[in-house]
Amino acid sequence: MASVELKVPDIGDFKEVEIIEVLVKAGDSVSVEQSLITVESDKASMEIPASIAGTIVEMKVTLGDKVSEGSVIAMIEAAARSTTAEPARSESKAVSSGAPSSGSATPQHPAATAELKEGSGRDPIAQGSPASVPVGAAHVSPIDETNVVKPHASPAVRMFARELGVDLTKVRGTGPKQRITMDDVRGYVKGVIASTAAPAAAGDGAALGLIPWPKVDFAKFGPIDPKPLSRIKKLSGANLHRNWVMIPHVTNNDEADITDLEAFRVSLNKESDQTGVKYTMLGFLIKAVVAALKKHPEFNASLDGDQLVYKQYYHIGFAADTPNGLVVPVLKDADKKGLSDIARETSELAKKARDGKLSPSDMQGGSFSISSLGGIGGTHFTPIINAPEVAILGVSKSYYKPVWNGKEFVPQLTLPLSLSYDHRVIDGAAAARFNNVLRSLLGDFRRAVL
Ligand code: CAO
Repeated sequence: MASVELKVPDIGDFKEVEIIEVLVKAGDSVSVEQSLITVESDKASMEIPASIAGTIVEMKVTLGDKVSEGSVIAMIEAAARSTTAEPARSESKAVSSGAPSSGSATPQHPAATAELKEGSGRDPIAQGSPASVPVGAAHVSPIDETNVVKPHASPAVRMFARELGVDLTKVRGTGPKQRITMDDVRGYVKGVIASTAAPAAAGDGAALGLIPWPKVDFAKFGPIDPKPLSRIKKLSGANLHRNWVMIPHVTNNDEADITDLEAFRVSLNKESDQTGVKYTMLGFLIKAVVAALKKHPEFNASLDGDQLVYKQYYHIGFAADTPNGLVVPVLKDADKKGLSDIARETSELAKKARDGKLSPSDMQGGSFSISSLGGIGGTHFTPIINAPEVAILGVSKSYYKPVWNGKEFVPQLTLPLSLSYDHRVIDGAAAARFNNVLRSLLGDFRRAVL
């Protein structure tokens, strides 16, 4: 059976338009009105369907080609009892079934015209010959590009989205010129399902309108050893993810002179050798933070809708590194406790954390958190706020730096501070002032009693 040409019909103002999707390939069986390609002009896109049923023998176009009326799309071997598209009817049918009621980005159009290939010798189709398909302007509706609005998606994708109840304005297109593909719609739906079923698992980015998380077969590049995340990592990961995404974080970095404080701490520890109490830098930090919170109560607050809930208690959480992951035990009523009690209680809570014995109440009720990496290392970092708190103080490893005192350089033991704050609640100036208070207290701890 001889093949015939499927040509681009009269498509109104669409001239030299780019093919952005090729929907069939050689060997495919196509039915009448099945879309063959999608073309796109500056303002709109449209699919061009087949006018006859049959088998595609050869594609004459590829992605990115420019086509106009008369361009040959493909060679088709017509099915024995092929029928041709009846243009007027096919258009109205397409509008009622496939196209959105208004604002379609993809106008409907007549089917690709089929013609005998030049020199093919004989008419292959006795009934419904393509030659009988009206060709030309007579059956072409003008394309109303004024009604065209983004997002870009083909009618098939729009229909698919409508069936699933997907609002295409929320789907990020990954096709050429941000065109939305079937896979984008599928990815969006998967993301929504995953985020509803398990917020922690919404890591593929689709729920945020992001492109999906890359799927890589790491084994292709070398040996691998996959291990499941610990329960704590899964829980803390979900919380950290939500907090990072939902809170507009800003981190204010500063440094405190703790030369005298560290000397004081060391001397206290020497004195307390008999009692066994170990004064820790964390204990002094908690004391200093409570004093700063009293001066800046918005740091000891939580957002609740349009309200800021100021807490009149000072329950200070501190991040504890454990073999199974990060946990945040909470030292209750830190304002009512002396340094030795704070040191003892935080050590007990840290031990419980490492032993996996913290109770839920040990981790509840925090009003501000501290994350100290001082015993480990680093200069500055960006701690993630522990919602619904509005700020967290990160502390890095102290180091000596030379500081000019007006006459000479003297060694100064310097403690790096990283204060992350929720910018919806706290202004940058307030954060700088909060750090000023901390610097002043840590620089001269006598101020803590004022
Ligand atoms: N600079 C320099 N040295 C410091 C320091 C600092 N800022 N803070 C503590 N150190 C020293 C201590 O003096 C101690 O030294 P000695 O043994 O010679 O006395 C040593 O580091 C160990 O201290 P530590 O960190 O074990 O004890 P701590 O009371 O200071 O902290 C705790 C307890 C629970 C905060 C800590 O063990 C911990 O888990 N830190 C990790 C927190 C974390 O993972 N944060 C990241 C979370 S993501 O934001």
